Amino acid sequence: MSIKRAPRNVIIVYADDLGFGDLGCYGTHQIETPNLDRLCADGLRFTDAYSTSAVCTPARYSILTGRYPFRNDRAHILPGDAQCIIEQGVDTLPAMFKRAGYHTGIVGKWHLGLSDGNAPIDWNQDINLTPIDLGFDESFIFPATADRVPCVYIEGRRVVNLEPEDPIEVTYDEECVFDDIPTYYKNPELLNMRSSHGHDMSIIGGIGRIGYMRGGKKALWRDEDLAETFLNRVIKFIDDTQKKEQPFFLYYALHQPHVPRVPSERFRGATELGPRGDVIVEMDWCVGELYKELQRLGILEDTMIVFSSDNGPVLDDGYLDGAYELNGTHKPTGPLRGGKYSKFDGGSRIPFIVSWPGLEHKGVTHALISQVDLFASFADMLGMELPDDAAIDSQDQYAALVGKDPVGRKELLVEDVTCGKMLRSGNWTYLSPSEGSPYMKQVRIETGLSHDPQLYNMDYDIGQRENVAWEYRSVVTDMEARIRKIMESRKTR
Ligand code: NG6
Ligand code: CA
Repeated sequence: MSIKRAPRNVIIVYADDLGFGDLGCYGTHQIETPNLDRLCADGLRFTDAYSTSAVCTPARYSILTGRYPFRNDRAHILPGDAQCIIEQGVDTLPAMFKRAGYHTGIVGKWHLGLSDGNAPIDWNQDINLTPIDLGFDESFIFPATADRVPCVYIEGRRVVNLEPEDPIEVTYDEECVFDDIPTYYKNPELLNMRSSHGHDMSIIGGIGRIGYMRGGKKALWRDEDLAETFLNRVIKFIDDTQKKEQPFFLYYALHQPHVPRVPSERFRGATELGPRGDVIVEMDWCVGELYKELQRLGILEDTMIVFSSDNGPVLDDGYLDGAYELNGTHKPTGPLRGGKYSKFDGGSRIPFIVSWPGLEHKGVTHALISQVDLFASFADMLGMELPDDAAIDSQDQYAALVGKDPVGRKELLVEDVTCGKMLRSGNWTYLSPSEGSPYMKQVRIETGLSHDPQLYNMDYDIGQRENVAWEYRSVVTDMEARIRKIMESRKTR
């Protein structure tokens, strides 16, 4: 067991669809993010950190299980009524913290499915599998995404504010429309925000959603209140835990800047970029409030904050909210190519900040790190031994996390939305050949999908413009073999 100077508390703040170029400390001048910039100034800013996927569910699966998404056939973008995809018996990051004596909590977006799947979810009863069965002592979440029904909070096993006389029903079946609920095509007069593609089923709060929902009127969230509701829960969790004098682990999964982007009234018009810019400013404010609370309680010195995003950015992800038109010269992916969904770096190379006043090394680090590594790294920090079958893809990169090791991983694997593979190894990125269109027209993003192998040297070609696969055939062969090797290391469970 290694004993090292470590923070007492750990908070992972996980943004949704925030790009490599979306923060002041990552180079934008168009959106002011003073609170995240201060986190950076107090900590380490990673330039070469990746999530494991260019979309949400698989990335979240990895952060919480320490496993690559290819190990789980169900790790794809989930509907709001999906069963939980974290396999029974698989160790989780919060469970590991819990074994180490921590009080553990989740607040915010879940999107890993709920219930054991033996029967469809009855939203009016206790849900039999939720984050509290997976290592979280406390859980206050919404089930999937802000654009998917049901648009309700769940605390522990229960929908919050549900009235028994107004039960909730949910379906994602196109055929099975409840005929008495407002829907996109039937009731366009109720819409505050039009969709550009999809999001044409139930209308809730003036917004077309994915999926149909009936009932639960009092339990519905107000989109404008999401940020503050989650923030208040975060503060409550921390305050309550302080009273118990227990160290805590908190997973604060922000809903911004994912669609639909509805800032609270006070952030409306905060930027000239429209709602997308405004919700990033709102998100930054949330982080600032969290920071202030830690300061007020006198525990900032004892608390490590890891801030990151689940996948890269997208401007038009299905709503006509002006994000594309008002974007101006802002570059959500910074210098990177592609974006959300993509096999190019814009899909999975994300902001990653480790902030803790106790860090010996601060500033910028180019260490290569994957979010899947948080599990083994924190286990090491806590001196916890992991069972052999736990967190099998997670590497102990604690030294890189705290800035002592400037190199980090040798290689890491990433998936695009089609589960095609990208291997980053040293300065190379290798995009394995795969089926599919090179361009997703609706979201206007280059996917990086191609029948040809692609190899880019990130040293001088961070924008992945010059495919050198034909010049470096042996590197391609080697990297393809490495991908196979990683995937063949599949373990049971
Ligand atoms: C897509 C949605 C998109 C977003 C995404 C999931 C449509 C047309 N598009 O299918 O709006 O919800 O799924 O995003 O429905 S993620 O960040 O949770 O992966
Ligand atoms: Ca996401």
